[in-house]
Parts: sequence; C-alpha cells; structure tokens
Amino acid sequence: MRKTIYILNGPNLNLLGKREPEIYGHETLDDVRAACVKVGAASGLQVELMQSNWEGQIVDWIHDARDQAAGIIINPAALTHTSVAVLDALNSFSGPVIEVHISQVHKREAFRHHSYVSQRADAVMAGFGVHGYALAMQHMVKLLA
Ligand code: CA2
Repeated sequence: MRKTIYILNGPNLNLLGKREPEIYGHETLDDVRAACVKVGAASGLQVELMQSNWEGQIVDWIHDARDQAAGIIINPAALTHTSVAVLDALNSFSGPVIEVHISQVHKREAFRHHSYVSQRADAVMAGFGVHGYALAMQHMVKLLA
C-alpha cells in the first residue's frame, strides 16, 4: 500500500495567491498540491492537502492521520502562535512532522517568533515561499526511507 502524507493548512491560507502577494506570493494551494504530488509520485508517496479556517477541524485531521498518514506537513498559519490544541494533537501522532511557513516569520512581528508546533516538529521551514512545501516533501521522503 502506498504511504500517504497529510499536508495541513490553517486559517486564511485559502487566500493564498489571491491576497497579499508581496508576503505570500502568487501561487495558490492548488499549485502547492500539484508540486507536492509531483515530489511524492517520484517516491511512491501519496499526498492529501487540506485547508481549514477552524482549529477543531485541523485537530480532527491530525487525529485521522494517526491511522491514515505516514507523515504530516503542516502550516498551522496563525494557530502556530496560539494553539496548544494543535500541539497536543501532533503529540498524539507518532510519524514525522514538518512545520512549514511561507514567510520568514523571524523577520516579522515578535508575536510570530514563537511556535507551539515547533516543540513537536522534526523540521521547520520558513521563508522559502511556497517552494518550502515541496522541499518539506523531499525531506519527508528521506525521513520515511
Ligand atoms: O508564513 C506563513 O506561512 C504563516 O504561517 C502564514 C500565516 C501567519 O499567521 C504566520 O505567522 C506565518 C498567515 C496565513 C494567512 O495566509 C494568507 C495568504 C494570502 C493572503 C492572506 C492571508
């Protein structure tokens, strides 16, 4: 059976490519999905990319990943900086977790410098633009090899 990677995206990332291109670029989540599917296909990994504006939905998907996914790539968006619930859910998942931020959060406002999710993440990407997702997929391939 092919392994599946969940790529989870938090609040407002549905606007990717449609607003604030100076920070987040012009590419959409569909473009991100296509790039990650391509990386996965070369290594026999399947990709499921989801986005929600609801914290509880992200938590539920992380719980689903316990049975359904070999690894999680997550851009928790604003929940990065606020959500103990997302951290607790990730702590219940035993596979590799990679945290992705499109922007270089450490160059931005101080409140973006702290991440609850980083306490669980096996790797963190920030400032690579949306290319960070495909890079995270490449690293996921290595972690699962
Ligand atoms: O840089 C990232 O990927 C962030 O996770 C994005 C979050 C922000 O709260 C984090 O501090 C860093 C915001 C996501 C909002 O996404 C938008 C995309 C396009 C237009 C408007 C919002």
